[in-house]
Amino acid sequence: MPVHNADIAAIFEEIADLLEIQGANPFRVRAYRNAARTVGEFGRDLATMIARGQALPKIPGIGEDLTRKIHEIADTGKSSFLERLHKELPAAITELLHIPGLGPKKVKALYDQLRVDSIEDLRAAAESGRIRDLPGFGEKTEQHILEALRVRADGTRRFKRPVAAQYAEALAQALRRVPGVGRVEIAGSYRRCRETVGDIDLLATAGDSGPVMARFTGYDEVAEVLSRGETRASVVLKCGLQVDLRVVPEASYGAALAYFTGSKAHNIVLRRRAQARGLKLNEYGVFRGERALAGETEESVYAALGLPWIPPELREDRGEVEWAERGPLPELVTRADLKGDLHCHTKASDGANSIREMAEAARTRGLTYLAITEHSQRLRMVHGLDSTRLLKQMDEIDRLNAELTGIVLLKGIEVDILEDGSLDLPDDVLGRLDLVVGAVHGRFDLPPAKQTARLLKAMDHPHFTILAHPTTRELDRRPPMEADWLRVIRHARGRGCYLELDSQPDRLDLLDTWCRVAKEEGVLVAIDSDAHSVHDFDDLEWGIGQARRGWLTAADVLNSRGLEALRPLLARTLG
Ligand code: DGT
Ligand code: CA
Ligand code: CA
Repeated sequence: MPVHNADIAAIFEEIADLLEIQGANPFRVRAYRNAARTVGEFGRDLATMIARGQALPKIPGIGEDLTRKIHEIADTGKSSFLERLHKELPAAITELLHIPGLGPKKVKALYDQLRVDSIEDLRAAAESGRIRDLPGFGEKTEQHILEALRVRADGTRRFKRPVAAQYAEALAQALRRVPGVGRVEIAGSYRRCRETVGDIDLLATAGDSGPVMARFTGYDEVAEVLSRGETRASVVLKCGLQVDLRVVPEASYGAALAYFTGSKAHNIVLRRRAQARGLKLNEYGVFRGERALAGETEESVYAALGLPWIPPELREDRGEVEWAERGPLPELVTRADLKGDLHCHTKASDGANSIREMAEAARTRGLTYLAITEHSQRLRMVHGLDSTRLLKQMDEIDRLNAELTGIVLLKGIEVDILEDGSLDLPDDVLGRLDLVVGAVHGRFDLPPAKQTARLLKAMDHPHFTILAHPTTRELDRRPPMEADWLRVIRHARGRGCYLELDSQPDRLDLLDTWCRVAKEEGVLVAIDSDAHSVHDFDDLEWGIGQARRGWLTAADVLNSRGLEALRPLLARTLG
């Protein structure tokens, strides 16, 4: 793992925090804080210079002692001084520092005055109202602490799917190379394409589990081995992600895969079904008495229960078993079904690439049309377009379309939906676009009735086409806006509008459950990248996962249509 300036800065910052909690000399604390800032903002990578044997330049505020520490961190990734400080204080102090809103001063006050040195103590102190009386705290701070503890309990320890993917896929690949290993599959919530995963569940087949177990627990990203048995082991990777491995014989592969893919609720429905038929279902197979009826493939397991194979994304006990019993399950949308993308940004607003670069990247990824949808004028921070700039961009798109082959650019805008539901650009300009993508970027906190009215009014606009990232939630940052979403979806249907599923891993908005409602209500969903650079088109994969969890088929997706079929759908005849 390469050490970056930011890593060194983080260590200095933590040293400063811990010294401050210990009540060290304020000048000493300040020296570490300043060093953290200086190193963090330093233009060249110090660890790289050290690795190349170059002398470190003279950096103001970094004397001999700090230089030695930088060398140590660059060489080992760690600081023995920080480790010593850790030993001198309760281990949970660092954890407390990671609670949003708790800096060293507050942690010190809590520690000194209330003897708080664990998350449990903190929760107890906040719940019993003892924190508000500390000088500098107050009732609001106490509420914030409780809220942060709630978020922590149900969110922050989960990993976003794309982050987990990097670690899990590499580890699975390493295990596949172990001699004697048959199959290696990532099961659990990861396979069900949940937007976040609590841990990774790996399944492998091997006659002899020894070599694969050894490779797993000895993998160089492993920080800690939690348990190790003959056929199961759990580790924590350096990034904090837990990984469970189960090794099973080939004959049980399908049953084990089904079991460890879950969800727990889906498994329970299956198990009851087996029992009702006088069968036993477990991770080894389907049995009648001692006799195994199925187990080697998932298909055989489902078939033994009188069911077709159910795609992992549907296995949430949301009626999938009953549905499968009655008839075929929906044929879920795939990445290959997407013919175009209806939401992206370029350099003109907050994107990184030119229109041409975006068009060519989209074409490389098999897309046949791409809508350019910059932010509108109100969003000054991201250089939102006013009418003049938008009209100029439309001319540029005409010129590019005359040159480009294999992809067609559509003229659009991601227009801001203002607080009263009106749109951030004049009607006559919006009317000249191929599509108008509307989005909320502020006032997420309106009362639900007002929020709903705002969205309905936006869709009443004759030129409105797609409601972008409808609930505006961002994982770990912002909960979904409160509104009457069923009413919003029905209104979209009535007005001939569409809803977007934004594929950015932090958004994945529309959420799966609302995708399914949109489908049932007959509202098409646009699966868009919201790309801000040429690489972001790859995010469509995450959007597809969410769409599949929402039971969407190609027919339910607006941009599964080719351009000829799409055009009449974009042309609003209502008004
Ligand atoms: P996660 O890790 O929180 O994102 O969610 P999962 O679904 O990956 O859950 P996990 O890792 O606890 O367990 C993996 C699968 O193993 C789970 O989806 C179903 C199965 N499983 C685990 N514990 C039980 C259980 O107590 N009963 C049943 N029926 N299945 C279980
Ligand atoms: Ca899991
Ligand atoms: Ca697990």
